[in-house]
Amino acid sequence: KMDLKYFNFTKWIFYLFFLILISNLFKSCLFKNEIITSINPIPTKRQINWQQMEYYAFIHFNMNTFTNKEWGYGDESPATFNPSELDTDQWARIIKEAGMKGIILTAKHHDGFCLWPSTFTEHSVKNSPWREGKGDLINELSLSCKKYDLKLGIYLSPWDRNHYAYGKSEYINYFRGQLKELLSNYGEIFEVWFDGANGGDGYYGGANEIRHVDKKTYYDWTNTYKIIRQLQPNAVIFSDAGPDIRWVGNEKGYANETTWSNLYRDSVYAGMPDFHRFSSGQEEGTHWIPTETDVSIRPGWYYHPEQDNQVKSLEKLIDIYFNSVGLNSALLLNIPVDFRGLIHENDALQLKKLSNFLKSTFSQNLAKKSSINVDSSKKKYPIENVNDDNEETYWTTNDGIIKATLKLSFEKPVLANVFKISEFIPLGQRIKSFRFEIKSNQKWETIKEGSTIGNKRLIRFKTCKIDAIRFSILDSKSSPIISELGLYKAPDYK
Ligand code: FUL
Ligand code: CA
Repeated sequence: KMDLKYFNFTKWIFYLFFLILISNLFKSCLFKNEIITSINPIPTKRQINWQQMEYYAFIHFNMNTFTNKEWGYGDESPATFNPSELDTDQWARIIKEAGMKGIILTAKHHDGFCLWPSTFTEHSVKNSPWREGKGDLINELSLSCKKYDLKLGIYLSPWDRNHYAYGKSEYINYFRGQLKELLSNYGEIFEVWFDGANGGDGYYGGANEIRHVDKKTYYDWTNTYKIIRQLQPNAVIFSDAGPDIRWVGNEKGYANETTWSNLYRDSVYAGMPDFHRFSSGQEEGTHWIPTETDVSIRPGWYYHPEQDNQVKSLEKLIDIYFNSVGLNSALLLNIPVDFRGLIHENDALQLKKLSNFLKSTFSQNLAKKSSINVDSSKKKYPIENVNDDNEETYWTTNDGIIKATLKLSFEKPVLANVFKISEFIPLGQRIKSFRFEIKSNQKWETIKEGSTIGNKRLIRFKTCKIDAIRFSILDSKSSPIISELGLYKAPDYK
């Protein structure tokens, strides 16, 4: 009797095992055509989160605001730092209303003055008259950012024209000590910003001399980055060359027409002289390092009263927006806070105008009124996915197909002047070349022939009545993957 029981039991185990095997085989046959392989390199989670921010503020406010300079020498007296009406809530409110997602503040610029009471130096707010030496600007800003639901980032200049040990190995400990303070005491930091300008003349604790460093090796960046990963694992690190985000290559606000997020990272380093050669990225690059476009709303990074009437026009700001966010980059727009410690009225006004323009442009997606079709779709990735307001869903072609034409037809013609299209970047940047055509008054016209798309491509054109649109993907590294597209009517602004 016992033997028989034992026999039945093993028999059932065997049946069960067999059933699982068969069902797995069946499943893999059935869903084989639904699997998409990513094209390396691909972004990390922190890079994806950062890319979704798109538009955020830089604030240059520090000792230079009071000396009316762009680069301080490092011998400035802390007594000079004395804003009369400093109010970080005012900054955060204006920046939030501008539609921006965060703020990066110059915690320490090249002159070495610290906006927080660092325990490693006397050259900080603690020896200034501001808040009787009890102030901590990083803390105040972090509270305002929380209040207005903005992310906080830190600019910490590697170059320090005040510190006596700059250029010697001892300085690296100082620099890292400050980095640890900033990353430990002020909550979540979304970005750490390292400038490429490094070395030259300075005060250096009274030495008043020229000091050069080997930009590639001096900071031992590998180990400096480890501190950031440990203390703020979600923060992206910016420098000319990454590791997470790279410089766009100019300070004018314009990304490159061709912008690959891919880069051969080991061929570049922060502050390298011929950096501009890499500003388009590299199609076959081995690392994912997208660009960030930094530009100031005024000629200077710092506030200068004589530039009060040189705040960029709405037209210029719109052009910058379309040429940064719309060219697979992010826009880091600098607002120089003035010596009262406030965003100047003129800058606030221009920010508001830009946000009104953007809100009005992107409030209604006219592509919703069209019917869309395409010549190839992979099973489970239908074309409807490009027009469902969901960045996570996407359309793609059948395996091996790298060309496709998306056609949008309108029953009644619509008036529009902006087209938007996005690749699903978590699976890698793929598209190499495209053509965008419009049918208006029964006539087809090519509006744009372009190269890369990436996170977002925005195309502007003269307002016209649209019957149909053809977006042709002419070349791609593999099956193209599109997450969303849109058609909009921007208001007249000239
Ligand atoms: C440059 C710096 O030297 C400027 O002063 C400014 O901070 C700008 C954002 O980066 O390299
Ligand atoms: Ca979608």
